[in-house]
Amino acid sequence: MSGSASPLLARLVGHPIATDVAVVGPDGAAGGAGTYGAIGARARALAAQLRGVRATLDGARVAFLVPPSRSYVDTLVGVLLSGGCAVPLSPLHGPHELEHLIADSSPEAIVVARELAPRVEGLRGARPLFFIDDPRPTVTLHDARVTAEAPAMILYTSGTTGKPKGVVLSHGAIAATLASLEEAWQWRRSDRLLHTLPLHHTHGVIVALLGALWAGACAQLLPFEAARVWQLFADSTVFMGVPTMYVKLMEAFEAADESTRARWSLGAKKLRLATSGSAALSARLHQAFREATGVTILERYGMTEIGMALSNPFEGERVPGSVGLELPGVHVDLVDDELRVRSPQMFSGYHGDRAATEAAFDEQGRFRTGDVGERDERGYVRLLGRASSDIIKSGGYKLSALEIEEVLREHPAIVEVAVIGVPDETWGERVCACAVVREPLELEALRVFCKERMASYKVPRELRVVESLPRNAMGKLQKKLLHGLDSPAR
Ligand code: MLC
Ligand code: AMP
Repeated sequence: MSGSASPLLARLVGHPIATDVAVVGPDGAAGGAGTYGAIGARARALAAQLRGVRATLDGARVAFLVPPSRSYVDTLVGVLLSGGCAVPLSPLHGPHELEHLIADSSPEAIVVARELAPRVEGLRGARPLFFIDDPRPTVTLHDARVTAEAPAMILYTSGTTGKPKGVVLSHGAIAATLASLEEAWQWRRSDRLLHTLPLHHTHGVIVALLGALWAGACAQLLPFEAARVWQLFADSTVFMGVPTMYVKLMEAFEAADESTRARWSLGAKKLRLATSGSAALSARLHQAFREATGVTILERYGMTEIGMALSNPFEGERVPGSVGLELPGVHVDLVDDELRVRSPQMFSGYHGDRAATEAAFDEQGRFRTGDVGERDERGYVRLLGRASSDIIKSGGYKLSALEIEEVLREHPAIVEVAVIGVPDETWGERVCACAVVREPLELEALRVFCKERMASYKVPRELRVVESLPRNAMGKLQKKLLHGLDSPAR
C-alpha cells in the first residue's frame, strides 16, 4: 500500500505518557478511565471488533451516536484506528435527520450508546450495531495501516441546495488543521480545555476536542451552561465558544451579584486563550468580555470544508470585528469580495456528489467559500456577510433555508413559504418563516409541527404571515426584499 502513515493516529494513540489525562467529565474528576492509555486500550478493542465486520475497513463509513463524553472519544479514536471513516451523529438530530445521514453515508456498521440505540434501531437495516458500553474481548490485532490520504471523518453541513451534504475529511487534512492551530495558538500539553460545544460539527470535534488531544492536553466535556462555565474558567486554560455562548455568558455576568462577579472575573484570568468562531462576534461583545475578565477573545474563521483559515494572532493585536490573518499553510484570496481558499486542510469532496464538489472550486482550484469580506492595509480580514441568503447562521449552526422550507411546505395551512435569517442579538440570526397561509396559523403551532421533523435549533423562532411572496418578472423569489435590504451580500 502506498502513502505515508496517518499523522493524526500517530498523535492520538502515540501519546508518550499513558497516565496523562485526556478527557474528564462535567465533575472534573480525573479517574483512570480518561487517561491516554485507557482511551487507547478501549479504542483498540473497538477497532478489533469493527474489523470483525471487515478485516480492512479501508475507509468504509462507521456511524456513531454517542453523547459528548469519554465514550465518544473512545469511539472516535476506535473507528479511526480500525481504518474506518467516522460519521458522528448527534443526540440533537431528529429522526428525519438521522434517517438522511444514515442513508447518505451508508455506513458499514453503527456504534451506539445503549440509551440511544432505539433512535437508530429502525434505521440501521441489516447493519451490525455495536454498543460502546459493552465490555469488549481483548483481541490483539496489529493496528490497521491507515494512510494520510484515507478518509477519516464525514461531517454533515447544510448547503444552498437540498439536504445536508457530507464533507469528507482525510487524516492528512485534519492533521493539517491541528498542526496549524497548535502552532498559531501555542497549544501545550499542560492545557486544560473547557469544552461545551456539540461534537457533530468541526468546531467541537476537530478544532476543540482533537485540538486538545493532538497537543496531548486535557479536555473537560460538559453541556453549555453559563454559570457553570464561569465557575470552571478557574480550572481551565482554554475555552472555545460560538458568539451566542459569549452573549449568554455576559447575560449571566450582568445578572449576578457583585461578589459572584468578582469571583468569576478572577477565575477567568486563568484562561490563556478564549476563542470565538462559527459566526460573527460583535465588537461590543468582544469589549464587554474584556472589561469583565481582562481576557481578549481571539476570533478566527473557518468552515467545515476548508478547516480553519484565518485567525487573529495569539501574540500581536487581536482586532475586534475582524477574523485576522491567514493561519500557517493557508492562502486566502479575495475575488470580487468573495473569500477563496487554498489549503492543506481542504476536504476531499462531498460524499457521493462529484458535481457539487467540482462546483465548489474555481478554475484555479480555490474553494469558493460564499463568504464576503474585505482586507485592511495590514491584511486583517473583516467579514461582511454571505453571498447566499439561503444560508442562515443561528447560534453558530449553519442552517439551510431551503431545507426548512421543504418541511414547512408540508404544513396544511401553508400555501407558500420563504425562510430567512433575521438579525438577532442572541443568536446572530434567527430563523424567520414568511408564509402565505390558507387558514390562520400561530407560531407555536408551527413550532410544534417543526419539532417533530427537524433538530430543534432549526425550528423557526418567528412567523410573518404575508399576502404574497415578492417575485421578479421571471417568477423567481426575491428573498432580499423580505429582508428589506438592497445588498445580497448582507
Ligand atoms: C439551541 N436552541 C437554538 C440554538 N441552540 N435555537 C436556535 N439556534 C441555536 N443555535 C434552542 C433549543 O433547541 C431550545 O429550544 C432553546 O434554544 C434552548 O436550548 P438550550 O439547549 O438551553 O440552548 P443552549 O444550550 O444555550 O444553546 C445555545 C448554544 C448552542 C450556543 C450552546 O446553540 C450551541 O452549542 N451552538 C454551537 C453550534 C456549533 O457548534 N456550530 C459550529 C459549526 S462548525 P426549545 O424550543 O426546545 O426551548 C463551523 C465552522 C467554524 O461553524 O468556523 O467553526
Ligand atoms: P460551517 O459550514 O458550519 O462549517 O460554517 C462555516 C461558516 O461559518 C463560514 O462559511 C462562515 O460563514 C461562518 N463563520 C465561521 N467563522 C466565522 C466568524 N468568525 N465570523 C463570521 N462568520 C464565521
